[in-house]
Amino acid sequence: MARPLTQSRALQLRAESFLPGGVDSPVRAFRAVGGDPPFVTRAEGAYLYDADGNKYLDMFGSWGPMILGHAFPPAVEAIQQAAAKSASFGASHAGEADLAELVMQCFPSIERLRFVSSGTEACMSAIRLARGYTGRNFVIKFEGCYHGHADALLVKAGSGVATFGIPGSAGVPAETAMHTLALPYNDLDAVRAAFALHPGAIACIIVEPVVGNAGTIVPAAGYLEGLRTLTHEHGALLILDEVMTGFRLSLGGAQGLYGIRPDLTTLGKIVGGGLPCGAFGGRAEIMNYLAPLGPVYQAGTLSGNPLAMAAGVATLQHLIEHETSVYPQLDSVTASIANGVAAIAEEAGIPVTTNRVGSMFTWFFTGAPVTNFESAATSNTVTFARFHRAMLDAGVWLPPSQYEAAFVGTAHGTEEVAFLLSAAREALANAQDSEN
Ligand code: KE4
Repeated sequence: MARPLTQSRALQLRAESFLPGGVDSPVRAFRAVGGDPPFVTRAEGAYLYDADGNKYLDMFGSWGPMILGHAFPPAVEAIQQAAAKSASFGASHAGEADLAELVMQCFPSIERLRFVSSGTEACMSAIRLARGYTGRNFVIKFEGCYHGHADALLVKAGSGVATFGIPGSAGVPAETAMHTLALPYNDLDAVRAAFALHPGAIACIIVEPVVGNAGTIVPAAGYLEGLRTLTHEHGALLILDEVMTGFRLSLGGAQGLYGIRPDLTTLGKIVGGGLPCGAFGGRAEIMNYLAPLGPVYQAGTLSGNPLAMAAGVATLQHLIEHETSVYPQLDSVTASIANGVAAIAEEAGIPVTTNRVGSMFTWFFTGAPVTNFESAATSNTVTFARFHRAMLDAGVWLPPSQYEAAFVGTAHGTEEVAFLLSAAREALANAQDSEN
């Protein structure tokens, strides 16, 4: 049982006098699950350590980047060596091509790429590039998919399927939102309807090939192929947002797993080994529309940052060198965790639907299959919150929202599986008791 979060509480109160909600990103505030978030002091391997001396098994891995565990020694050394030569040059350096070469080795669809400092920047830039290249303004995204917080992507479905989007956040002008069509995921008819309603006007489709931001949702058979066919037919670009799935589901991300060749790909998280880094890339003919070669402007002070490049190179080199062992191991350990808890929930009479691809997964507290955001929303978020808090108290830190994916890294082994299943057995027994 975790020690009381006395120090974390004091740190939360201090943080709130500087940062809205005490956080630099909303999900960290634990509003979806309640209670105070522990304040982390350090992390190593599969574990986080908080200000009150508690140790937690980390099941969200900084939201994806830490696939090789925290403080992965080759990455730490690479960052330390790079830092000694200055944290930033603002000028070209060989490290950019070093990382780009490894990314392109993993993603054959990427013929040219550009580094940025976040997944948001990668997706925002890819959208602008698609609009500049096609000369079209409309964008298709899908309910439940998140592509960062650029205005054009903080949009939710309008009154009817395929009609104009409406702002998904305060501060997003209706004029901006109207050019984004938010459609249901796993529904090709909705995409056909959108192209029929806006002939010659849709620049691109951007999609999480495996959704992680509604919890994990798997593409239906033929869905991604259908998006590829429809974008080809209508002269629109297909952008696969692999910020979460890139290097996670396979070395070549979801496109490597499902055999889809997009026009553009966005990357983040793992590509920077945990440092601020994103990237977008694809067909050279499209990428060469970017300044200084072409008319689409895009820039960034810290783009290609030498420390992020060094951390990314250390991370990708390890994944490439150990590909044949890493991905089967991640799949096996994650299956043991995901399926083990699902079986315990079933024994406890608690309806849980488990969606998993490789080392990303979600336990939805619903008895319904989860194939899109609407079905994900049938989950009992109260039971999830109770489960989350019980697991945290037992030393297992799950992502603090029903609508987030959990991640396993190479530092998770049989000991971590046993520890987590033991904690889940107790947590679900209690969750069930309090429901009766
Ligand atoms: P960032 O700007 O947060 O680096 O990336 C945005 C982004 C883009 N595309 C996908 C598929 C993503 O998952 C993300 C960011 N993921 C969230 C987790 N669901 C980041 C966590 C947070 O917002 O604090």
